[in-house]
Amino acid sequence: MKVAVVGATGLVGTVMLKVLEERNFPLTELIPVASEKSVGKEITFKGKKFPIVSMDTAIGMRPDIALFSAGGNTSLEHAPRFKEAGTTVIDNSSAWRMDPTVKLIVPEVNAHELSIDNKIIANPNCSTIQMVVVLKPLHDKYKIKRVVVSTYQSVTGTGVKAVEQLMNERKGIDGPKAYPYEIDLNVLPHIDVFMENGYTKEEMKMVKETNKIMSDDSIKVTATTVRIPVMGGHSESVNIEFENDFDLAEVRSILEKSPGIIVVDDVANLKYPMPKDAHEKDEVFVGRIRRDESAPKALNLWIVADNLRKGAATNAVQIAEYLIQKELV
Ligand code: 2RA
Repeated sequence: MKVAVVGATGLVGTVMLKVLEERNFPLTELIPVASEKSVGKEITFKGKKFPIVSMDTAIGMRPDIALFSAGGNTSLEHAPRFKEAGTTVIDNSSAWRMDPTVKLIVPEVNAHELSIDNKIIANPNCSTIQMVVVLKPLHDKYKIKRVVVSTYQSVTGTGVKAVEQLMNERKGIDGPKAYPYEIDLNVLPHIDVFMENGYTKEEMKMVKETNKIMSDDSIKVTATTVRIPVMGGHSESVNIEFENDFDLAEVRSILEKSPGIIVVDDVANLKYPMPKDAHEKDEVFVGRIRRDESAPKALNLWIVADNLRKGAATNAVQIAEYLIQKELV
């Protein structure tokens, strides 16, 4: 399997390479792709050095799969070119997610939708991925009416510049700014741009992507997405209202048995999910499982995951693994 990683030197691209290595992905040739300024440099993968090549060179090498994490514009321009060359593209940008002809995939939820005809596949937004992994088994059992989610998102979701801003502020030194305000000792209720309806683009991604991935527009979703000064991953406070009532022990049992989920819920011993524990893990961690006592058939959860791994790189690699397993590529 010839695999290209487009954006190989970026934050997510670097994690994609790490995940491919850790999961011993069955690749026969690796094609790292980055901007012209990086062409010629080398990356090390499984102890071997691979030269970074240009987009055109990579397309000419006709990879079987191209994992993209290089921004929406790059993906809009070049994903179709890889497709033309016979490559299956799995794109981490938002460029294709709401395109009705493109599948938006979280393997634990809707990998079954994939077919050999899908040559551009969209990886959902990180904050959406970790939420729908948990919503899916509960929706199947109790049918979800409404979801209210507040997120607490790591600066790694913004990128290297944001991590540098946080670290510089912590050291009391000036430097490049990724945010309009200080992020250390602060929180910003503002991720991406504000829309006409007063929501941010990040919040509307969670709303729209959830309905598409779950294939159910009847699920009402509202979101408030917040940036906080942490590194290890995104946390989410999720309130779910169901059509049908539930038993709390059964909810816990369902989650414990569901793929990709680890339940960490023992408050008597102060056990609950935290970004520090989720960092560099591939699972979605769920805790603080409790009935919402203010409303019938409603549940509160706390969901944490590493946004660079399950929220981006690992989910993309898992899609690629599924394609190979089902001989769809
Ligand atoms: C963020 N989910 O956290 C967005 C994009 N990675 O900034």
